[in-house]
Amino acid sequence: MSRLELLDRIQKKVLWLGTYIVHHANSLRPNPDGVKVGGHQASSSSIVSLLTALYFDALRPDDLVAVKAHASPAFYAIQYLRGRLTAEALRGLRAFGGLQAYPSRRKNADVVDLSTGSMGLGAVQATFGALASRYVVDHFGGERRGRVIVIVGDAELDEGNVAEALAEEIVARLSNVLWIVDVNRQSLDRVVPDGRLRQMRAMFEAAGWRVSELRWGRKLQGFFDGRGGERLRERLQTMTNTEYQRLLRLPPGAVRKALVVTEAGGIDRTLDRLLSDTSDAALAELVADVGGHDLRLLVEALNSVGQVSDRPAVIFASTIKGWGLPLAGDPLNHTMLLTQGQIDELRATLGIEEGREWDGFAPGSEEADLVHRLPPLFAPPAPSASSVEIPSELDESYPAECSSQEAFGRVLGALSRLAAAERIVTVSADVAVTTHLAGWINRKGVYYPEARRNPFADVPQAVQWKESPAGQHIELGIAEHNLFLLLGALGLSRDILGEPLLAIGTLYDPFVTRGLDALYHALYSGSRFVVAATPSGVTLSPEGGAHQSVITPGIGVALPGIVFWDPTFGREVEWILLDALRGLAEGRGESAYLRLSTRPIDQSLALPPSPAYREDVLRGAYRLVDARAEPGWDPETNAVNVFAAGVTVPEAVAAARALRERGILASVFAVTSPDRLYRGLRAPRPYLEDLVGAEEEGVSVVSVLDGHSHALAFIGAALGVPQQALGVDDFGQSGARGDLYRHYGIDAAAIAQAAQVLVGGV
Ligand SMILES: Cc1ncc(C[n+]2csc(CCOP(=O)(O)OP(=O)(O)O)c2C)c(N)n1
Ligand SMILES: [Mg+2]
Repeated sequence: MSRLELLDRIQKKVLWLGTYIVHHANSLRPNPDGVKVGGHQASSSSIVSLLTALYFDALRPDDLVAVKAHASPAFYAIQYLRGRLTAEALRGLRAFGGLQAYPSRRKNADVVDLSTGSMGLGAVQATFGALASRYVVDHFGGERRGRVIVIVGDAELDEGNVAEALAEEIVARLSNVLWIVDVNRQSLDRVVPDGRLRQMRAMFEAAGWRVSELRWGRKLQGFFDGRGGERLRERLQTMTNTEYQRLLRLPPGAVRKALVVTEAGGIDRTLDRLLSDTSDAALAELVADVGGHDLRLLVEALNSVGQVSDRPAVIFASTIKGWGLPLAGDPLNHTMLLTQGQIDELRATLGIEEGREWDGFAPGSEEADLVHRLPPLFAPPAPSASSVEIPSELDESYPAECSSQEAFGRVLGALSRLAAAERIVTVSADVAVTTHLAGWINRKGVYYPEARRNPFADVPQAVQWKESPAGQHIELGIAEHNLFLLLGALGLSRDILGEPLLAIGTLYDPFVTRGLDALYHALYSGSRFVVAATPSGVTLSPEGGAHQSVITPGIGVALPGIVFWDPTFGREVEWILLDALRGLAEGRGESAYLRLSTRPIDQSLALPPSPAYREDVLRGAYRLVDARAEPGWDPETNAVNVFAAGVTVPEAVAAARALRERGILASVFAVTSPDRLYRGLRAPRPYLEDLVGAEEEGVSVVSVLDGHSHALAFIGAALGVPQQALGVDDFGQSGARGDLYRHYGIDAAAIAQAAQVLVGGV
């Protein structure tokens, strides 16, 4: 049997299993809820040929693949046929603890190289993965890595973050990237608008990619090349997407008429004559002969692209959604499932014996033999032995008045003098200097795959923009999706490439929401990184309105996979950042989100550095002002506990002073991480209970932060005491800091007032 005949037999098996897995999950497996389980038979079949060509011919051991999310059943079928999943695993599609609906590295890391799901995000993070691997080779040597192959749906390209990534200059330098677009002309509930393919091609071309297309199969191309065949090509290529989809749905006998009847109702005689020798059945088959199901074309294309190239490549492969299934081409087939009758028919057509539905390739068969001879699929190397030593503190001092943002810059500056700094890579979306990375960049340079001349080299500049493959900062354009997806890719370097990278991204805190779903995807994909979001809150006073981040503390607390920090003092920033970096280096723990500020903070308010202080900072809170020892302190009459985060800590300290004058004795707790404190409530003995002494039972709580009040509103309930939760629960606005703190009720006076209300002495 020829290789192509063999691949054809294999793709039929993939089509069968991919379809049957979904059928089993929906109709055969016990279903206690009676709710449709789902799974995408049409989207899977659309790339059955492509996946077959890839996984049974073109893939090399160091190629990484991001598979179109809705084709996961076909992908799992292939993993089974390649011996990487059991039939039992296939029967667990979408079941608890089983194979995920969409390829998930976090949940099914044995078979999934790169997570996909939310349209556009997985594809772009995978593409930035190629940048990460280039970066690793440029910094730590070793072989050029394999290709990153990204399969996307045609409608997936509607997601704006794809365009944002294509626009990024550095992406056009990634020669080891291959995208394959599954052009089935269908989206979810709609047919892709005409002209979209042309726009998309133009977009990739404009971005500097090598663009090719597999539009028609060889059979149809042969027909076009025959005498007069051009006429049919013209007819097929000028028809609308809906008209073509309709053609696929017509019974064979009606296809000819649909082709030759003109818009005016006449007959295109030339075309009619051209088709006269072709039977109805052959004609129906002919018009459906698209390039994305032609195995030879696919194999040739996949093997030729990405060999020797200086830029990324994209193949637009025309396919049929529902290929080989009775729902082929139906514009509503995205969520359709085959009936039992249709499954029985498909089984017969594909030559699957009843009772042998889950069989793989028979031992000794040519298929099994082929699989045996194929090179292995990608397996991540063990993390490199070179250990990265991150100290737990630095020999750094902070000015008497220092903002947490400035402290961040200083910590990086101090780190840059250590050997471990070689593993650090910083990323910013056009705000590197304004987020205090200038010192770091001056010392470490900017990364670009080729060295570029610094046009300002002979002109005095506060920041030296030296671009070279040795640089350690990557500056992106203003697209926070790109920022988080690149961080996501860099932060997977240890797990995927075996080389730890300590990735730190900076952006303005108000724009965390701008990239939030990318951040969510990056975290879900299993990546670990640090985000320094600065400045933040209404403390960013003159900037006003939507330039002030109000809801980010709530987001920080809610996001899984990342610890949210809101530190006050320079030393705290240092300890938190170092601890986070150590976690990244060791491949443990979670990502870190440091919400920082430009408000100068009097560092003399801080406790003297000590191991206990550091430990408490990392646990999420500590007692800064202890009122318990003050004469006359009485939990029942005059005591109050103030919990303050970040920039509001000095306000709380001032409030405590003012309250003392009025006979109210306030302890102040600085909350370095509302997130840690909140999550700690689930511990057998919550840290909060250690923090607040038994003698303080019943003492009311005032909480305050420069952000929505609910981020600390749990404390009173957790302690079983009344609470006044202060914070910013509205949009920001312009003004001086004092005006805004007063207006939103987060200044010392508001804290004191809240305390007084609780103690009962209004
Ligand atoms: C961000 C996001 N929005 C919406 C969806 C819901 N959705 C799932 S598939 C789909 C259409 C996908 O069309 P296409 O990319 O062409 O894939 P295919 O036709 O191969 O199924 C949509 C809108 C999603 N998964 N992600
Ligand atoms: Mg589509």
